[in-house]
Amino acid sequence: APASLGPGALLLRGFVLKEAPELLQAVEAVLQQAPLRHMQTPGGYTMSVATSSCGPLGWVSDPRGYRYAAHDPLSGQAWPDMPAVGLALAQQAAALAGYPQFAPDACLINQYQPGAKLSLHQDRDEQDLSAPIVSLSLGLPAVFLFGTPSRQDRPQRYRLVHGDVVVWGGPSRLAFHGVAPLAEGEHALLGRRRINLTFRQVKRRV
Ligand code: MD5
Ligand code: FE
Repeated sequence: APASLGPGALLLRGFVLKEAPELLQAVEAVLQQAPLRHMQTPGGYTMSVATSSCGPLGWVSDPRGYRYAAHDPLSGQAWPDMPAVGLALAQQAAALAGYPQFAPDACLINQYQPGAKLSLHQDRDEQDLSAPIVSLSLGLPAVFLFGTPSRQDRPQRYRLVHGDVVVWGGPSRLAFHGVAPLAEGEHALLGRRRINLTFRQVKRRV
């Protein structure tokens, strides 16, 4: 049964377990067109997480800031299409969490290798903050840090594993969150890495 991680955050354990091989194959096809890269942050750091995107919009970071863009800055081409299997699963998860109209226009692909981490942050570059973010976890387990909309509050820690899906909506949408440094390990399907897909509705719908 779905578990609540807090107001608005719904954990669906193993929701994409069965489809994981098919999902991974689709993600690898996307990454052949739009390879993973370590983006620069506006603060002057290089991210330890490697990223790419698919769908109409992709997430981009460089010394000028964070933004969503229709083209991959590496190739100048449009981002690859969202894999149909991933989109369908993200919409099913959103519907279970009470968002039957979820229509993502961006899917960010994050790849973590052992040692990679994501510092505590909020996702607020999307125009439509009433839409949830749906995240799909594949590969090595991660310790997810889940705080509140106030940076001061100490985050709770949750272990997310291969096949897990979380729907982040309502009050959790603007919660501070991050990922602790990935532990060493070897996953049967993905090897030494974790891939997280986040489906996002960036543009406001009328
Ligand atoms: C990850 N990625 O595991 C996470 C999963 C990112 C990012 O944080 O920005 O790429 S998404 C988790 C998320 C999204 C929106 C709200 C909250 C969590 N939250 O309220 O904790 O690579
Ligand atoms: Fe985030």
